[in-house]
Amino acid sequence: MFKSGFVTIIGRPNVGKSTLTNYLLGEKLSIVSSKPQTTRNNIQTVLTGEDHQLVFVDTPGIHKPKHKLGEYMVDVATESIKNVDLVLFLTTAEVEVGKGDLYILEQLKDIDKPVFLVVNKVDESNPERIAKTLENYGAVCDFKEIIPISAKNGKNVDTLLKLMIENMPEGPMYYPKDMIADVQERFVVTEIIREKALRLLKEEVPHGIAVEVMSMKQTESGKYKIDVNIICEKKSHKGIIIGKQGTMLGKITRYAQEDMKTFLGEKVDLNIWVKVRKEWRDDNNLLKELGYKK
Ligand SMILES: Nc1nc2c(ncn2[C@@H]2O[C@H](COP(=O)(O)OP(=O)(O)OP(=O)(O)O)[C@@H](O)[C@H]2O)c(=O)[nH]1
Ligand SMILES: [Mg+2]
Repeated sequence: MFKSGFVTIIGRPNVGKSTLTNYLLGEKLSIVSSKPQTTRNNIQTVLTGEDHQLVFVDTPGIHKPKHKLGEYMVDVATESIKNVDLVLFLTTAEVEVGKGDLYILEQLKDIDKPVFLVVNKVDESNPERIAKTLENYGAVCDFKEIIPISAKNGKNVDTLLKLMIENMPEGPMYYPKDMIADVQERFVVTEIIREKALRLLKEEVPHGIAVEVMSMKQTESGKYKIDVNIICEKKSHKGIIIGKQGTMLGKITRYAQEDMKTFLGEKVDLNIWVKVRKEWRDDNNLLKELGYKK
């Protein structure tokens, strides 16, 4: 019997949803960073085996939105619950059930599909703490399974995978066998640049940026020529992104170029321009242009 279905991974920002997605896939497709609110769209990845196909939906962290971009992020995450066969509610070993978690669990109350409690980052915790967390969360909601894992080192992820397959309905192959994600090359290009910006720049700056691919061409030799704009909210941010004599932008470009080469399998000539557009995170038209609106 072939089993298949959709699994959404939801939780607060920064709990490790994208790390788990990447681990399950064995590839780096979702961007991961130590800063909350990294993921902005639902990203689908596909895992196909002999007798199963699971489609994972990596969602933006659910949080209290402060601007329209944030509203969009929370919308796509909550929407994702509706169209799946299984929900993974991801949290970390924190003992107390926080307000953010309760808010998400509230949305899960009335759905008629299995919900797993997945407690991540157990490599950072001790057994008593983990046991207490499982108990406290288990009391709040009726979870079908409760699984402690580490998405970073893979601990217990095989058990999680086994339980997910067990809970899938009989179903078709939704995507071709060799397909691993539904995202376009252009999208991955923008996400690679956002990841470098998140890693290299201070807190407030990268949260206010968007990346727009202006052109992406391949020359006859196979080399890619990619032109992108980084859009930021303030003139002062532009200065920070470019850096002294262009050093920061140079770094972002070099690191991004390397990752793009791995992803595209060809050399990449990347050019980045930095543009200021005030309050783009609240500008409906611009959000649409940048792919953050339905
Ligand atoms: N120690 C430890 N760190 C982890 C683990 N999983 C994720 N992390 C770290 O936690 C941080 C956040 O991980 P992400 O995967 O970006 O979290 P996310 O839930 O996708 O975050 P948003 O997209 O912002 O909602 C990163 O620094 C990860 O390296 C884990 O199992 N153990
Ligand atoms: Mg993420």
